[in-house]
Amino acid sequence: MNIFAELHRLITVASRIERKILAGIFVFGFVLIGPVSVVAQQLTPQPYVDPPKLAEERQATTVLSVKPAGDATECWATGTVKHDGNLVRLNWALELKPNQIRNPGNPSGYMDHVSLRSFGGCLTGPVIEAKPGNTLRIVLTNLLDPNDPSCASNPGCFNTLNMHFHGLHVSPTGNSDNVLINIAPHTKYEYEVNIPEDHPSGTFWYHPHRHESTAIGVASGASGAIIIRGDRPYLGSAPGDIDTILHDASGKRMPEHILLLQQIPYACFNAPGQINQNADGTWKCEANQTGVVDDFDNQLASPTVWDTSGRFTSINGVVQPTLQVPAGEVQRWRFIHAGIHDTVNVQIVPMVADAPMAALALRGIVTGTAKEQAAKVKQLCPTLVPDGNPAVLVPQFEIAADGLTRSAIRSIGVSQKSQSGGIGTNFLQPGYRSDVLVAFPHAGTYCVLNQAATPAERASAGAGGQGPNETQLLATIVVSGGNPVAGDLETFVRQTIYDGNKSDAKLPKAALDGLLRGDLSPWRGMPEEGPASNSGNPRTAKFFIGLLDPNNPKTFGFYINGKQYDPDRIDKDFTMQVNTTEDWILSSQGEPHIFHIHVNPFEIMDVTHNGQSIFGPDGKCLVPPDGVGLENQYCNMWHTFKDTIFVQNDYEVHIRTTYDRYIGEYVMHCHILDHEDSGMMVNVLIVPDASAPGGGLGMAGMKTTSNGTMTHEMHR
Ligand SMILES: [Cu+2]
Repeated sequence: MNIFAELHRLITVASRIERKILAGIFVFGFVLIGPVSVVAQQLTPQPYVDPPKLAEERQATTVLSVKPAGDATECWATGTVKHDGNLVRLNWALELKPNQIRNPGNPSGYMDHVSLRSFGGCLTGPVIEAKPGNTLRIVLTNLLDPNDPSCASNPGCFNTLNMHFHGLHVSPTGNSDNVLINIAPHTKYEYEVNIPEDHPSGTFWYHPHRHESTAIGVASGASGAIIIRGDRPYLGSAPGDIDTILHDASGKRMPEHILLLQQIPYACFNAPGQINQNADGTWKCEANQTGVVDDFDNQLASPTVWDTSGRFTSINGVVQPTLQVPAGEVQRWRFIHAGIHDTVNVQIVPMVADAPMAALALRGIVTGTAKEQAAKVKQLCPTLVPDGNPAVLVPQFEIAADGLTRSAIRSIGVSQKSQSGGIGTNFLQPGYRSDVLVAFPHAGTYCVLNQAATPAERASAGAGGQGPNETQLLATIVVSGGNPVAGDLETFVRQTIYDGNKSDAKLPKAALDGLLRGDLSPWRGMPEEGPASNSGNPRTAKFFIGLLDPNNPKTFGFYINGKQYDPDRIDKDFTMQVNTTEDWILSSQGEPHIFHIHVNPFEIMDVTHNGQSIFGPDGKCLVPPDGVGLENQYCNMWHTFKDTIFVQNDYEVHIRTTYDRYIGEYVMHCHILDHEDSGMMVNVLIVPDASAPGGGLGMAGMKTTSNGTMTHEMHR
């Protein structure tokens, strides 16, 4: 009986503590449940899996296979995709489907049953891959239940959703990236999203964005990656696509992985509003219970609820997956933070092979509730060595932020200490993307961690279950085979890209040589912004939760510039003229928020702290590390393009943006999505000519109040 032998072997090699746990599982599994095989299977590592795929239309009409327990078989989503010339046609549905999520804290099976909303019925949505110049034609059917009791509450109507194409520079109106429409249950809607030919290549994502149901939808797992893959080479003038240089000397594409991070706060309810809990306060689902994401107040809306829940961040739907990687192979990892309100702060460290409990962990199995795991992770994946110095990190080499290729490779954690003295780390806030190159120097097991940070640097200053200072394990990397790297990894990664391109006769020599210095400017995703037309009088976005009038409890709200979201209001503050460039200053009062604006990315010109720039004249970061030794998260952002930015208390973020090409109405909001649903959003309007009659795109005699793009009364 192989299963028995395997369990016996595990028990023999495991540490004393784990022996007890395993023996308990064995007895429980054998005597009470019967089939030991289920439990044994669940004690195997959960392999990393790619996000689900849609069947090509010509192969099948509808395919759905939900992951069976303990088996990380890739999930095939309901729906189809067809690539037909410049057209990418998708036909799929928003559905509520039964599924299973691994829960290392549930010893009676390690899998929790859930029933969640998603695009296509898997735990995460299928990847949409397209090229610049393509059209996405997406037929979306909302199969959620029309009988929706949440419509009685505010926020509510959680089964009414829509689609947002986060980060894409596409039209915000009509049936394109229009978040101001509701797709009610049992409604079919056809999107047509024209990706312009000059669109940057990169990592973007989609998620529902109907005001009041955005957070519930995204928290349920209704999100997925959008990969825009470009093939424009850099020939000496126009910028090229980074995709054209990430290959080996034979032209074979560098191995890639999408890491869509989701934080699904599913809960099992014993009675309305009463979440089933473990003794340590973390959330619990019995074998006969099904986890859901339905209760805005108890599952989403508290800043500490994710910590309290003890739920685990999943990667493409798998909790703590194990990825096999050969030594010395440079890979591109596309991180997408698709959680709704908690910070993920990625560090990679070697696992300590002789730590207690390492026998299973080295293979990718770490059991226990989030609270129980905290102590294990400290021993297995220490980020400080005994003398108090930082552990040797596996560096990350960031090539793109929010999908847009950087002007130079950002080395994270190369020598542990950054130029500002802090430990290099990759802060991912909800909505962020980070494309990094990684290479593992030699065989062994490595921990991908969500490193702790101080409360001020986190979107939610959690003080609950795990607390702000507990490091969590996101994934295990098992490195074997390949070719060990002897020298430093920064030189190795740069040289690897250089070697892949050195025989390309069309690549200008200066650009090729620049790769050895980490220079990516020939492939930068966005050109430097020109001068702003409103310099000296920037627009502002001030985020605040609280009482507008300290003496009037009725004035509590989620405010931007002192106003809550009103779908029927467009302010002069946020009415801008197309094809102009402007400065904005972003700030938060009381607690941090996350600025996101649709359609056009922005360039970060400066970040000030208590009125002082954190940058020297050359962009050198002057701000000291935080209270736990981490590099300040703004240090790498000087003149970086992004579409989503954390706005920390006592900091001001100075951005510049061009309202390029698209006319119409869309939104700017806090990307802590329960804040957005609670009112922290505004409509913005891009008009052809803000001072008509005028030249350019304006129509003689036209007024902005009657320009035909308006559907609302102007309030000035
Ligand atoms: Cu917020």
